[in-house]
Amino acid sequence: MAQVLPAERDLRRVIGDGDTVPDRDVEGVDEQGLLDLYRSLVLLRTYDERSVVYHRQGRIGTYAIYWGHEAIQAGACHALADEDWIFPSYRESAIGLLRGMPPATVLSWWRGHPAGWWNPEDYNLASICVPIGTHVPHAAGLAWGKRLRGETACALAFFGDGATSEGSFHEGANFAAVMRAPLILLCNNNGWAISTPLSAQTRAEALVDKAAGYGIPGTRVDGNDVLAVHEAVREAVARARAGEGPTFVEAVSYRAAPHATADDPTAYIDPEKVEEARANECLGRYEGYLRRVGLLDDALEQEIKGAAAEAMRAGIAAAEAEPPADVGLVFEHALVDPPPSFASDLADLRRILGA
Ligand SMILES: Cc1ncc(C[n+]2csc(CCOP(=O)(O)OP(=O)(O)O)c2C)c(N)n1
Ligand SMILES: [Mg+2]
Repeated sequence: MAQVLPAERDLRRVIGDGDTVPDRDVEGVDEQGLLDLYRSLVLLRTYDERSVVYHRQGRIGTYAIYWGHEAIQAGACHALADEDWIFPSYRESAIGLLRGMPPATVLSWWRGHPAGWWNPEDYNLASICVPIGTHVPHAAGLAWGKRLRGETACALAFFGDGATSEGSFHEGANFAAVMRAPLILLCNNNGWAISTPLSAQTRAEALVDKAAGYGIPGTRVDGNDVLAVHEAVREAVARARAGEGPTFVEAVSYRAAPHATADDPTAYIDPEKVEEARANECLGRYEGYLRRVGLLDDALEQEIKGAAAEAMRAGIAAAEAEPPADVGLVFEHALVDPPPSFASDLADLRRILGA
């Protein structure tokens, strides 16, 4: 009988504080890899900050801010090979940028334009999942399929702390464990599910403890430390490829921004906690690390940030240049055998909109 060991509960860290806590060595990432991670963090941060501005300007719709969670996204994504599949939630809406997706595509998604949808096989990236946790069984199924076909690829599902209370999370995790599916279950524990705090979500001391219930290994990392996330996910990927099944990774962070642009967290979050989280945010910490190891200076930082800002300027221009979608799309893909009322409803809509 397999013995289930307790999950690794101490927060794993690589990046120190530049003072009393030293940086730890991380194996298997060369200088180029360290800078590639930085470019990805900057691109994600720039996308996020510009999106909040675009929302305020009325150029995109409601937007789920991920400010401060870039280390979880980039650290994990860089641990995967291109053949591996990513299943994002709305919190990782821009993860496709790290797989070469144009910013205009993601911006179009938030504009509700069909140009914002892609063929998942083009990027090995599933659709952005808005229902909480429903993509976890999809990811488990895809991973199991890869195993059945004898392929080496694995899948990674991103989800939040709130998702661990959902049935589909349990079903997906258990199924993957039983079938030894090559899956990484990556929980961004940011402490909140909109206004519901973690303390109202679970009686578990740490979310990573849930791993034992599925008989799989679990590890808990500092979600503001891109190198710690990267290291933990790399290990999980190695297990998956070796046929050892899924791993649960709890990345501990804190939601330092509103849940989405439609939320007012001052009604429920202690502003001091938010300030603390903002002071400990992942991009600044990584910049400190890169400067300490001599890989980053002002000129390079400006060059990388300038390129990301330019990519966003071009992205919003391209998204706004998309011709408006035909309103018929609202009905076209809803049902195989549409009822007759669809035709008259669409005719009414065309008349009202003059489209
Ligand atoms: C099945 C389902 N129930 C409820 C919602 C409404 N909802 C949207 S976001 C959210 C909170 C999710 O919190 P968490 O899983 O911690 O992810 P986070 O937003 O913190 O990234 C809820 C309940 C939903 N989208 N789907
Ligand atoms: Mg959460």
